Amino acid sequence: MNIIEGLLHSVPGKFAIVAARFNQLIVDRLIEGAEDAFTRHGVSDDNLDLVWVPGSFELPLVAQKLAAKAEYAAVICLGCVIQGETDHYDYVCGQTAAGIARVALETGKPIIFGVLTCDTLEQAMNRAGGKAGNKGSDAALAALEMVSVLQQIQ
Ligand code: INI
Repeated sequence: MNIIEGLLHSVPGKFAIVAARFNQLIVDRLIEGAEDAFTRHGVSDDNLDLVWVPGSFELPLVAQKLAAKAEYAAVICLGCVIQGETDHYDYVCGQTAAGIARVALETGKPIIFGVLTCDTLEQAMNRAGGKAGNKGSDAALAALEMVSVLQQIQ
């Protein structure tokens, strides 16, 4: 059997990080995790661009604009949605996830879903560098892996 799997190494081109300011205390930690994972895998800081948007709901549109630029190999979307008293949470989570998936399929580039969807702030902290790792780092590794897989099958 021929097995194709992604390597986690630096590739030509740049990576874009789109980050939502909502719950910025948490999102800052996700960005740190992503930057750390990228640089430890050979991506130079010059090849990382960061774009801020107001909230997670705005991530897909900016990801779409960035993915349309040839210079970017992949886009990672970072945000944090915490369950509140209202059903706003469901709308923001659902539309953000659907929008990111749609942009990936429309552009053919890896658009990584690095959005925390949590019940509590404590849960979010655990996933942003606390005891459950750092989902920003995971998002950066997913971007590298996907770029490598796509290079091999295209
Ligand atoms: N945006 C988030 O990124 N996280 C949240 O927890 C959140 N909550 O709870 O409302 C949130 N809302 C803002 C939303 O993403 C948009 O920015 C806003 O609705 C304007 O379109």
